[in-house]
Amino acid sequence: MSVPDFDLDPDRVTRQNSGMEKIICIDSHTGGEPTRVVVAGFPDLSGLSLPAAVERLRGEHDHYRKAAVCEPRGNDVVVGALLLPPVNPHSLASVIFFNNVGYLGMCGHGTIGLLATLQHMGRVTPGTYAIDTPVGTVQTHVHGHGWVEVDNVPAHRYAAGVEVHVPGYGQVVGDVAWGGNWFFLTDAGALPLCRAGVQELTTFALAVRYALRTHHITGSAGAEIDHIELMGAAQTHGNSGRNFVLCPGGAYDRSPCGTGTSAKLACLAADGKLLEGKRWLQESVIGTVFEGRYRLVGDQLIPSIRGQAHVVAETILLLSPSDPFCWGLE
Ligand code: PYC
Repeated sequence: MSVPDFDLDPDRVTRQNSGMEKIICIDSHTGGEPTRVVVAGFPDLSGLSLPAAVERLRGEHDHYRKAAVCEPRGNDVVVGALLLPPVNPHSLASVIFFNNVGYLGMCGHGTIGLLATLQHMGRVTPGTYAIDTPVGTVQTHVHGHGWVEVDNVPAHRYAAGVEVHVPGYGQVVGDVAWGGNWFFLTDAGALPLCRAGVQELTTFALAVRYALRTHHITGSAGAEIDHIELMGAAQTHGNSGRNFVLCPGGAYDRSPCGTGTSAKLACLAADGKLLEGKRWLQESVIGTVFEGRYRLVGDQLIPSIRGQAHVVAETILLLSPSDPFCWGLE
């Protein structure tokens, strides 16, 4: 059976359904974690800075976020990536990341997915490209076959050895760090860092996040710590460590989490446990791996995260006014 050409032309697909809005997406996964790049169909945000564009989306158009990533078209795991024109003159594009509960600062697996998607679309070839995000511009290096390295925004450890009482678990000690999002990093202890342990890991991580909130433990300027990273030993010989990352909405990251690995690199550097330029192979809870390292530029630590994405679908989302769940089920 021959498959018809798919040219992402929404008019061609639904000529008879002119009452419907359409959102054009390309889906990929990076180390198992999905990214849905929105190529067209969101409201016009031109002329706004990226932080202002996020506020406009949040305040006036949040239903587009829900329509694109929440059920019934998506699920709690999907990270959306709204592709926009560049803000800075030397950048290729801008991106705003979002998920089932809101908007992200940066997203490492999502940036790898975005560049693999742009290559799939014929918009990039192997080379170096700057991408603007709401928390800063990142440099990306496209290597081909979905392999992408991201020089992230500067990362830092904000607080070390923070103690918090977590009901049912007792005193938990960890670090607060920025890797493009806010993280609390602590040891997984005896919890099994594998797929079979996901329920237990999630329950613990949710309890930690709740306790941080209750005790007003935050990132800088009172920022909510919305990602919890549980660390343990690597399970494959030659790798450096394994993590479980709870994302803001309660889903866990199937990838080793680019911003989480960046936060980890900042903590390792602060503890003198990883030297500049040395490789850190970070396993996810499902066993996928990102290669991380960092360099120092003045007093800033710039993490680099390398991983591979696979494009899995070209999708036109249809928004029918007669669908009771047209704008998603949060
Ligand atoms: O890779 O940075 C990341 C990320 C954040 C949330 C999910 N993935």
